Amino acid sequence: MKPKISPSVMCVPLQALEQTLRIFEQTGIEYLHMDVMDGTFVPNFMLGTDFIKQIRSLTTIPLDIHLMITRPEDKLDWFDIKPGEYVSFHYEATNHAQSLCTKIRDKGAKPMLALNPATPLAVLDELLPDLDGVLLMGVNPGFAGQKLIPQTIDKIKRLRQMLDTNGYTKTVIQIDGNTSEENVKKMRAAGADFFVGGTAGLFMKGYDLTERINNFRACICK
Ligand code: S6P
Ligand code: MG
Repeated sequence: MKPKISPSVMCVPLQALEQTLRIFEQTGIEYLHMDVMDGTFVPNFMLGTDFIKQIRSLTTIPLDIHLMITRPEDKLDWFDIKPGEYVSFHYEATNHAQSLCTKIRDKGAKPMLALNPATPLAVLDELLPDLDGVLLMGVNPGFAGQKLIPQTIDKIKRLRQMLDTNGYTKTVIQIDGNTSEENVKKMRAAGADFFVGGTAGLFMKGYDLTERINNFRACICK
């Protein structure tokens, strides 16, 4: 599967938002990663519904919405999900993962199940037919700028094997957290194909964003 990049919009400096969106368009960025945090599931607040609506009005790049909120099934409709968007929600945040996948697919969107670093892959067993992707967290959710939890690389390998042996070759593996140049090469080699770009790989102070994106793509397209 052709690897995709989804820059984390919460890492974009606000004063450069529009200019950054134009760079994303010019460099062929596939999706925009929108982190939603509710202060309960994670110890932080981030990106509200109106902000997300405004992003949609500023660009045609489709969104990849990462819900780090409790009871996402009660709040999905707040987000005016559009066909073709990816929507990820956390296994740890709901008792209704299967029906939420159906609800997302009914909107023409693509459900992804997000797993915290401590959540085992076994929870996917009954859900694979309902998923278009699995989001593996390489850090504990809540903040940018964290170190990669080293066992993530092996977890990607085991997930790739699980998907391939069960015939789910179109299910994407998204990886979120510290996708630095060094880490992203290992993540790609392990079998990830959808990469969230944050402070470690794209938004480093003093670096040219177009160059960073081109370099990031070179690392995942080898
Ligand atoms: C973290 C959030 C992520 C971050 C991203 C930042 O809870 O889900 O999407 O925005 O991980 O990237 P980095 O390179 O600073 O870890
Ligand atoms: Mg995220």
